[in-house]
Amino acid sequence: MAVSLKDILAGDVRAAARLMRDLDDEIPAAHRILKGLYKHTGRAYILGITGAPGVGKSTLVDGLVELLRRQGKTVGIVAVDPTSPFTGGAILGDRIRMQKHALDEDVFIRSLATRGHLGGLSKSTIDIVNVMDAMGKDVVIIETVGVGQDEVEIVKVAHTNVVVVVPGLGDDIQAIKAGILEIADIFVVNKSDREGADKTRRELETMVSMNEYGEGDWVPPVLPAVAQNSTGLPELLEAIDRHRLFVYKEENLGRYRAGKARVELLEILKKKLLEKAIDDLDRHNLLDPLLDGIARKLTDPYSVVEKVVDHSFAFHLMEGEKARSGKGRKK
Ligand SMILES: Nc1nc2c(ncn2[C@@H]2O[C@H](COP(=O)(O)OP(=O)(O)OP(=O)(O)O)[C@@H](O)[C@H]2O)c(=O)[nH]1
Ligand SMILES: [Mg+2]
Repeated sequence: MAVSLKDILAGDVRAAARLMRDLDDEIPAAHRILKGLYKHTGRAYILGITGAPGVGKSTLVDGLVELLRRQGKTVGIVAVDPTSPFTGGAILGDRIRMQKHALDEDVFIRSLATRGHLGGLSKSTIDIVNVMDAMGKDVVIIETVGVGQDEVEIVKVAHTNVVVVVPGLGDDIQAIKAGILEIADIFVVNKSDREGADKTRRELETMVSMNEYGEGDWVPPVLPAVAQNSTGLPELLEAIDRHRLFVYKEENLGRYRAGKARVELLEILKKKLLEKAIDDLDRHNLLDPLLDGIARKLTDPYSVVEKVVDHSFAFHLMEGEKARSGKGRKK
């Protein structure tokens, strides 16, 4: 039986799981449900947890979920796993670590593998966050490694972004500066049971203080934590709550909503345009000849893409192909 919008809005876990599978399989009916549920989104608090592989994001999420559940909050978790050769067991690991919540109907966990999501990882994440939001989850947590530009963009749908680091960053601080600093609302130095935690904390604080803040701006706090035994997690939750009040201020809420709308539009557009282009080329049997042409240096990918993004690309390319192959039949 098809999934109904009503079931999703009622928070039906099985219906939601089914919808997410159907979305993966690109079933048109599932896509229609997404359209219908969008106007019911906007109630969930969206929390991004970003950090390099192995810094303890899942452990931290697990601890936060425990605290949130005690407050009676329902939670959705989207774990965007790197699935790199280095962390190949990550998804399984997440499952095991979060197992204590596995039987809790009010904690909905969905893992997304980076692999096999050509250009669509962000869109899939957005889809799932929106489904969980429409289901009525109070908090939706996005766990991501945030190394690629894709992931850095996606976290802009979150109200609050927590960037997790571990002691002994050294040069990594430079790397953080580049992309992640802009998105960090709160820094957590996890594994603070390890040596060098204070130093890392000071380095981050210095980095933060080098930014210019106006009156009323949010200044990201740097908090220590030992996720493994939940040390520092209540304080983290308090900081998240303070940031929530900041984001929900009238003068800030509009900016957040516009930013989220922008990311949603652009990410969905990216995926759809790519699909459409590939589809059209394929349908006109142009993909293989074009790839062949590029491979043999008869043309270059830049010129091909220029033609493809041209609205009438299919027509132009077809005509060109026909002329070249001397099969210029009239229609
Ligand atoms: N010493 C110490 N180890 C920790 C702490 N928090 C997590 N760990 C350990 O760090 C390892 C990685 O933790 P995860 O929670 O899987 O890290 P992650 O960032 O989710 O990893 P990926 O999802 O693979 O990127 C595990 O062995 C944890 O037990 C901590 O506060 N201190
Ligand atoms: Mg993890």
